[in-house]
Amino acid sequence: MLFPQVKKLEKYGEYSFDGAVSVSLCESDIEYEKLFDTVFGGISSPEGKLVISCKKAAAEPTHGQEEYSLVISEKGGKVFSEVSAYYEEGIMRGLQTIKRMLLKNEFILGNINDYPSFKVRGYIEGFYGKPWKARERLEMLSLMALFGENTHYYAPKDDPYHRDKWREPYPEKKAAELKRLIDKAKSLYVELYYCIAPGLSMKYSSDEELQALFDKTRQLFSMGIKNFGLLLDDIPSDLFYEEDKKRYGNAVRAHIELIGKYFSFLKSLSPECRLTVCPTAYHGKGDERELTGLTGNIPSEVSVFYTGSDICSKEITRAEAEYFEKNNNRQPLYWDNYPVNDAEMFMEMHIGPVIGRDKELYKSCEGIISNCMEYFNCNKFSLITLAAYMWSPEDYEPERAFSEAVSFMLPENEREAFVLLADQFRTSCLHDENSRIMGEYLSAASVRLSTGNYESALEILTEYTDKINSAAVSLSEKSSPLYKELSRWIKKFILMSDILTLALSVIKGEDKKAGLKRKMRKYNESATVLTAFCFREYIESVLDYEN
Ligand code: GDL
Repeated sequence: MLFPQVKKLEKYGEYSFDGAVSVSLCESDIEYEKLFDTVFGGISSPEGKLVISCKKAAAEPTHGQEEYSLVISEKGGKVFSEVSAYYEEGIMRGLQTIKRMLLKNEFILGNINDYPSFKVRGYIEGFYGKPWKARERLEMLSLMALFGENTHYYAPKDDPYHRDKWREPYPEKKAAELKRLIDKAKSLYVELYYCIAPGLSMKYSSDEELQALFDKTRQLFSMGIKNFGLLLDDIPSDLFYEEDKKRYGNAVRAHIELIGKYFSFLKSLSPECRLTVCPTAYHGKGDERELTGLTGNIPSEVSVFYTGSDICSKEITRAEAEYFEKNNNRQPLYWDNYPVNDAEMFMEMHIGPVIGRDKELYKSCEGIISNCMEYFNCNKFSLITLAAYMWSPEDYEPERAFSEAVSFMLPENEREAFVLLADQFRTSCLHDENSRIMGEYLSAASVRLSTGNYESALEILTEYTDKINSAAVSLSEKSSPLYKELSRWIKKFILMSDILTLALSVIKGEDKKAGLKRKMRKYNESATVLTAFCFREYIESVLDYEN
C-alpha cells in the first residue's frame, strides 16, 4: 500500500526485490542528476536494479507545481520508473514517492498521478527546551521531504540568537551549521524560513534597533535565506519603553509599523523574499480586535500564523479557517501545536497520530506547520502522520498512518513492545482515548469477572500481563537515542508492568496486596503521564477483591 495515499492510481501488480537494491538514472536524463543524487545518493550505481528516468511533462500541471506522474513497470528482475512533471518540485516529489516504495521494498506496478492537498506542509522547531542538534535538523529535513513536506520554519525558542540575543549575528560555527541546513533545504525543494523574535526587548521606536534587525537579517540573507518569520508570540501585550508608549500608544500599532518596515526591507533585499508573522494574539476565534487591528494594517502578502481556537487546539475546522479569512483578509497559516510537549505538557509524550483536523481544511487555509517536541526522535511518529494527512487529508486514517510510521521507524522485532508502550501516550491536547489496547483487555476481563467467569478473566489478564512484562524487559534493554529520550516514560512503564504482575498474583489468591499498594503509591506519585483511568480502576478493584 502506498503511504501517503496518492491521488490517482491504476495498479496492475506489485513487485519486491530479493536482497539489496541499487538505483540508477537513465543516461539521457542527465539534467535531473542533481535531484536524483539528492534522493538516491549513496545507493546509486551505473547498473541499478531500479532504473529511474525523469521527463519534463509537456503541459503545465492543473494541481500546482508539485504535481507529478509515475509509470512503473518490471522486466527481467528490474523495475523501471518514469517520473514526469512540468516543474522540478514535481520531479522531486515523484522521486520521493519512489524512494518510499524502495525503503518498504514494495513497488506498485502501474500508473500514478499525484499532488498534495495542502499548499504549505511543514514543521517548525518552535518549542521551549533544548534545541535540536545541527545533524538532527538535517535528518529531519530529509525525513519530512521523504513524506512530502515542503516547508520548514527555524525558530527554536532557546536558540539565543533567535530570541534573547536577536541583535547578535550568528558566530562562525553556528552560521556554518545554518548554511548546511539552508543548502539541504534547497536541494530537497523545501522552503526554509528563518524566524526572528525580537519582541522581548526591542524598542520599536528606535532606529538603531530597527537597523540591528536589518543587519541580522542581512547576515541570513547573505547565507541564502529568502523566507523570514517575525515572531511576536509570547511577549507582553503592553509596551514597556516610555518612548514606545508615547509614539504608539499600544503594542499593536508598534507591531504594524515594525511589520511594514521589515516587509519593505525584505523586498528591497530581493522581490522574492517572503514574510510570515506570528501575531501576539495568535489563537482564538480570529475576530479579536488585537488581531484584526493588526492584519487590517499590514500588507496582504504577509502570511499570518494562527494556532486555532486554543494555543494547542483539539480541533481545527474549515469553518474556523473561513471565519479567520473573513476577518483578516487572508487565509490563516496554521501553527499547529502538536506534537509539541513543552511548558505545562512536559510530563506528556506525544507520539500518537494527529486527529481532529478537518479533511477539508486545506481548501480554506494556507497550510499547516506542526510545532515539534525537543525529543527529536520521538517526533517522527506523529510528524509522519501529519505529513500524510497534509498530503491527502481525504484519505487519511489516523491508526493506519500510525502503524505505517511505526513500521517505517522500527525494525519488526521492536514494534510490538513499542506499540504497547505508545498505547499509553495518547494524552494530549487532541484528547484521544488513552490506553486503548489496555482498556480493551481490562474491560473484557472485568465483564467476565462480574459474570462469575473467573477462569476466562484470568486467561485474558495473564495474556495482557505477559505481553506487558516482555515489552518492559525488551524496552529496558534498549539504548538507542529514541529509547533514551523515552527513558522517563519507560521507567514508569516498567513499574506499571510490575504492578500488573502483582495484581495478577492477588487475583490468584496470593498474599501480595501490601506490595501492590506500595508500588501503586509510587506509581501515582510520579508525575510522568502514562496510562488512562482504566489502569487505576483495575488496580483498585484488585485491592478490593476478596478471593
Ligand atoms: C506557544 C508558543 C510555542 C510553544 C507552544 C506550546 C506559539 C505561537 N508559541 O504559545 O513556542 O511551543 O505554545 O507550549 O504557539
